[in-house]
Amino acid sequence: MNENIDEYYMMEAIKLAKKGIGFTNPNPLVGAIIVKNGQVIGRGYHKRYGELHAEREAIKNCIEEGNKELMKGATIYVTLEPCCHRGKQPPCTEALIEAGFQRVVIGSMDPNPLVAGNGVEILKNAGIKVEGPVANKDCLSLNKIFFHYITKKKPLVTLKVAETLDGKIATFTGESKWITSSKSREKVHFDRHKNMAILVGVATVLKDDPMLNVRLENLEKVSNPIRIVCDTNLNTPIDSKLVQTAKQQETWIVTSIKEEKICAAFKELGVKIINDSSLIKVEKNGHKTIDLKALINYLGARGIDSLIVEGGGSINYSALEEKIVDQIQVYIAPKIFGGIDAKTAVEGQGVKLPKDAFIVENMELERIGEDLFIEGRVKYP
Ligand code: AOF
Ligand code: ZN
Repeated sequence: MNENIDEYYMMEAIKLAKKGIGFTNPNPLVGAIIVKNGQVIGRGYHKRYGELHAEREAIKNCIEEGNKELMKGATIYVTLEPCCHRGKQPPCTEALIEAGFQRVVIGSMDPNPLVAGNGVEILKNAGIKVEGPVANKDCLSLNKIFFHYITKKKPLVTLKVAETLDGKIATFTGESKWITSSKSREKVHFDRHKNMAILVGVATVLKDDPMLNVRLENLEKVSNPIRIVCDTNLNTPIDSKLVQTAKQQETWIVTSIKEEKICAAFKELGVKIINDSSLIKVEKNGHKTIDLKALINYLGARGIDSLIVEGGGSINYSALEEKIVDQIQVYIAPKIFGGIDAKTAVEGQGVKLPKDAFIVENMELERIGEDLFIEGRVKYP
């Protein structure tokens, strides 16, 4: 019975944590609930990067509700192990000890090397009963991005594809609006809100002139991803939507072009030009390309914890070939386009033999409206 109660409150704390989606990156999503004698007396979640942690938000809420004294001997449910280091915020362990909790129930451990079990240890040493992990699977999936980033220092890279049943991402005339249903597109936009950055190749900019922003009606505030264009020769048109809106939504162009005169026009419009030589690969024939592996490390070092690769076929193949893709998300619409010239999701050279294929593991399948949605992790040969 007790276990079910703990699980119930942890699931409630997860719901609270999810309110922070899009705003806490590269920090985790965390929710906390304070319970005394079967009554919830305080709740909180981590609202925004750098601001109060969930535990202190819940304590603050508890005090504001006039329940300060009740905290003594209460239980606090936290989806992530409380921190014990001084970062942008003071250690949560100190706040929990000071408030006088009798019991702390956690949903997942914090792999952040600055915490990693030390939070639990400090609480236990202070005589607090620490229990859990409770609802661990849900707490782990809540922070898939954070757990990846904090251990690897690289963004979690998702390759996202919307295609027909016969694997086409456009008709032979190049039309692609729209393949999937509005319900699927809603999820795509929510994922853009959740992820810190979105990557396309210049071919997609030239062909589609996309906005790559978040268009969601049911959210009050959204967090638009940083738009990153791989554009070796700086062919992005100055009058493209990405460039023209760069002051409203961050736009980075990764290029080999260094001439200040050419770059200046983009910079004036708010575009960040990244022309670091370490991000350029020169092939045997002298052909220059963006080194995606180096780019991923570059982004990780700059606090980017999550990246969606959103086409086209050429960059999608390069991303797989350079082994930067961690997971793949495919939306399949119940339609068939046909056409030998109609584009497919992954182009490039392709693998030589079936045994050389990129393998997708732990595939999960979901139905979104009429479409199928598949998510899985990419395993490399
Ligand atoms: C959060 N929110 O609710 C919890 C976090 O720089 P700081 O002080 O904000 O510390 C960030 C680290 O604190 C983060 O990487 C994680 O290990 C831990 N817990 N962080 O942003 C929270 N509980
Ligand atoms: Zn904390």
